[in-house]
Amino acid sequence: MSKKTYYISTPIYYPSGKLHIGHSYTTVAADAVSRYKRLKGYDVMFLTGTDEHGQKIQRKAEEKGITPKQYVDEIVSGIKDLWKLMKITNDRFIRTTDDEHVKAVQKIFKQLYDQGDIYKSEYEGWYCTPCESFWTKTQLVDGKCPDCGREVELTKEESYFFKLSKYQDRLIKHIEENPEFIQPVSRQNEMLNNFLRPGLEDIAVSRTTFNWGVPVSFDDKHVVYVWIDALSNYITALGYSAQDDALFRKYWPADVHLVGKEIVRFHTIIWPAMLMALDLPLPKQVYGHGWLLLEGGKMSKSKGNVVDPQILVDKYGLDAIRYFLLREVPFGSDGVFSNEALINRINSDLANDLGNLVSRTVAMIDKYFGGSIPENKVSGEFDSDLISLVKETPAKVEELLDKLQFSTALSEIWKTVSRTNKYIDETMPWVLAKDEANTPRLAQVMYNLAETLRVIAILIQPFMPETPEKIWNQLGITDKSLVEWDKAGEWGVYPVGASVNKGDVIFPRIDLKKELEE
Ligand code: ME8
Repeated sequence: MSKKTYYISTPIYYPSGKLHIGHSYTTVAADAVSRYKRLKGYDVMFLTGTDEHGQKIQRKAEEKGITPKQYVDEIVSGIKDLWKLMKITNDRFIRTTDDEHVKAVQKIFKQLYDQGDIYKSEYEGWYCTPCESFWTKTQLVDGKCPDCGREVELTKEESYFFKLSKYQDRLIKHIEENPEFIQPVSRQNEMLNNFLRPGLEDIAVSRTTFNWGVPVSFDDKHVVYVWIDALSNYITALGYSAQDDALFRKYWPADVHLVGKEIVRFHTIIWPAMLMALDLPLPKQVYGHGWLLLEGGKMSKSKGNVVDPQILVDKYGLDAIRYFLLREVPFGSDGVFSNEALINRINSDLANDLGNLVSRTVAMIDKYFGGSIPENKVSGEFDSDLISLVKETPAKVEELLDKLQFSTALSEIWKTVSRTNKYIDETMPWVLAKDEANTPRLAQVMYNLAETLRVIAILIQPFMPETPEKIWNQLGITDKSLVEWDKAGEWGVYPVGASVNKGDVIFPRIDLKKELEE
């Protein structure tokens, strides 16, 4: 039987400059889901990429005196390095300058034109260059761009239009009948009340004032305006309309498009309307997560550096950064990113709670039993409480991950970490060790600790690519079948005779005061 498929995407980012921690946020989240689904046995397609056309990039390239393609090539290569550094497991990377994408966009545009969903007219509107968005007068806020608050220019030009208004009723119906389509639910109401119910206008989908874009195949004065070009990536990346469209047939419709909340509108109105016009199924879900905001002022002298994901990873380690991004803020909400919050999380959850638990467990097994837990064990007080918590955690984590609730999924795992640390205080191994008659009990306590850590390391795999292996190594687990995802729900798997290896501290403590002074 063929495996169940799962298709997840991030937005394709503008390679107009270096990416920052906000872009890493979406990508790390998509990566965690992809890893989780693969561990669950799904055949996953995880897509990310870059949105390379438009006036802004053309202008940046001109400023540097190079061609737009040269400009984006350099930035895209840096983006690919960043994803490698962050151990992002995307299956494909689409660039809107890819030949196949360009051809597919031209075909889509032509088809929509031929069937009357795109028509030629004249556009007059206020254009925000940084956002590459046209606005009507009523949409402006204090005469400025409603998205970014910057100046807009009054522009008039011949343009092709997409008949968005035609799809309004079908869109409303789809959203009302499919409550999972837009998540979190607050964004669903926003789309319905602020955009769909007041009425949709047709949108301009070509430009003549710059040429860094996909040329309209039948009217080369025009280039395809950015959203038609960009949104199509989710199907062109799979070979839609190409000779070999096997991936498209296998993976479409997408299970989820992960996007920041500012582009939910494009993904839940323009994109589904385009798909309706193309007579294609709609993605099952668009999830609009919140923003990472920066605390003004006193973060550090080198504020620019603080939000550079590469610098953070080099400084604090990949797993610590990934953990922080997914743990600190509930996925749908906004949250403030600060160095202090990051360091506090690393110190409390990773160094103190998990890191210590691993070091103490391994050190005690080493000290009391020469590295290997004996077979003769005796159960006792406190065991059942710990064991039942460990046994019920995997199902909870799965349920939360299925809903993209990363932060609560991690907090469930960390409840087990805390409970296990408490178990050490309750059972007091150092007291048991004083009397040889207690050796079988001490062996059981050590076993329960090792077994719990085996499970915890399985469960953190989607979030942290490096730490699980380190934990299993220290516990002396070499047989990978013992740490398969489904083995998290089984108790008593830690192998008799395994020999622990005292290793490096997995999460060193960071001196908060010193770091913030730097
Ligand atoms: O919008 N907090 O590209 P973009 C959280 N090319 N997420 C953030 C963030 C922050 N502070 N800053 C950026 C585009 N992001 C279009 C997309 S898709 C067909 C075309 C993330 O480079 C978040 O996912 O401006 C947001 O939606 C995306 O980066 C915007 O990236």
